[in-house]
Amino acid sequence: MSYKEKLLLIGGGGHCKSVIDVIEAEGKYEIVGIVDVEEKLGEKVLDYQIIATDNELGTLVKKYRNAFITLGQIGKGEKRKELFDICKKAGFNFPVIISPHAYVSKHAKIEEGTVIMHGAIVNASALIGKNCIINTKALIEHDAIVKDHCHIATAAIVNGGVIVEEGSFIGSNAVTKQYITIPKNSFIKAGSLAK
Ligand code: JB2
Repeated sequence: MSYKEKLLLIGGGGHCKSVIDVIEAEGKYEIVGIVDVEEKLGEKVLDYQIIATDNELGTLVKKYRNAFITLGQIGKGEKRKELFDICKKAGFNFPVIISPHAYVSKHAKIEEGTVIMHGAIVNASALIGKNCIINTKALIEHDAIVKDHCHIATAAIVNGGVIVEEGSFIGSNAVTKQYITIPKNSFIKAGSLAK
């Protein structure tokens, strides 16, 4: 049996379920539990228990080295950024999680705490920053840059050379014209064309 590193998940809602599926499919990490709010202690998300609150992160880091933000983001990524910064300060390491059903070019770069979900494509010379969600079936084309704490939602298209500045949300099925810049903390509506 191969050894798996232990991984703690932060946020146990709907997005957490989708990320668990990716983590299980990838098979590199053993999920040891979920950190959520006090009222949810003891509840389960799929097969995994909510074991602690954010107050216990300082203790948990001594036991489990790796954490991953599984709270989602519709609109601004402030909460995800806040939790990422808290965990970073506590000393957690953040892996990159890539679905075996995604395609990531060997010429692309993905930074810590980012998840590339099932069916997503990240093409050559693309750069994805920290703590991003590249959601199911999203397309990040060549030379695109997605900065930290962004969520590219399901089936959204970030075309070639686009820069998505920090904390932005690109809604499901939205398309961004090539080589434009999406400003910091933008909200691009589902199904829209950004040009
Ligand atoms: O401060 C917090 C905190 N605040 C809320 N710390 C921690 N550790 N957890 C927190 N939470 C928990 O995040 C909530 O108690 C809840 O369990 C979870 C958020 O779950 P929810 O299902 O409301 O949203 P989500 O963020 O998982 O998913 C949204 O974003 C996804 C990308 C949904 O709208 C999904 O439909 C979407 N796919």
